[in-house]
Amino acid sequence: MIESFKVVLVGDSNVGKTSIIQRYTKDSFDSGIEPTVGAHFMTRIIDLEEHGGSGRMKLQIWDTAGQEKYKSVTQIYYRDAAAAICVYDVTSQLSLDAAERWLDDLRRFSPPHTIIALAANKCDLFSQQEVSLEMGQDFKDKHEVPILQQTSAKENTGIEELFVRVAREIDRNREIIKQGSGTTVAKRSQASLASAEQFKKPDRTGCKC
Ligand SMILES: Nc1nc2c(ncn2[C@@H]2O[C@H](COP(=O)(O)OP(=O)(O)OP(=O)(O)O)[C@@H](O)[C@H]2O)c(=O)[nH]1
Ligand SMILES: [Mg+2]
Repeated sequence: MIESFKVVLVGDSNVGKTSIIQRYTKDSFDSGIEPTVGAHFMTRIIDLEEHGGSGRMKLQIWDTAGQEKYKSVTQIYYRDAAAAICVYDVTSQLSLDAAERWLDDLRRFSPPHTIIALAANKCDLFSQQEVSLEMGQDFKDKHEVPILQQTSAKENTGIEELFVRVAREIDRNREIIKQGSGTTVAKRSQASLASAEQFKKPDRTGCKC
């Protein structure tokens, strides 16, 4: 049986969470997409042997609503998440500012073993860029996030890489994640944060946009 792991996407409205998931699971892009209401998931099986890992896993990828009015509902989906991808939009400094708050929430409401990644989306809109790659890297380092991936859901850039990098981290920590699945923590203790940090090692491959 293929093991299934929950991956949740968070971030402000309009950053492109739904678009990233649609690109990854259906290889499609819709410029007229509506804001998400509530949350739902899509699945995709990934074969990690092709990427230096061990075997297949099913990713259950949860799309959440970025609009403020749904925020308390969104937190429910952090529970038992193997990984969380916090998305910001490179054309919006405000979305990076908001990412700080999304990360705070993730660290408060997700289990200590949850692997956290950042996606810098809309990297096709280079001329409108407000958040440079360096700014993204500084943010990643400051918040000790192990993965930062430049993406464009529109042009299908970095999307596969994002999920492969996340899945490889899940794969490396399969046992810890399985043992801890179902755990809900209202607040991480310093001890659990410290133990979680030991497997949140920075990926040294850098961004690939
Ligand atoms: N140029 C460009 N536009 C994008 C990209 N990704 C998403 N968009 C557009 O950005 C807008 C918002 O995308 P969504 O995927 O709905 O954003 P969301 O984060 O799911 O928003 P909520 O559901 O409200 O939280 C849409 O008009 C998309 O077509 C991208 O990589 N490049
Ligand atoms: Mg959406």
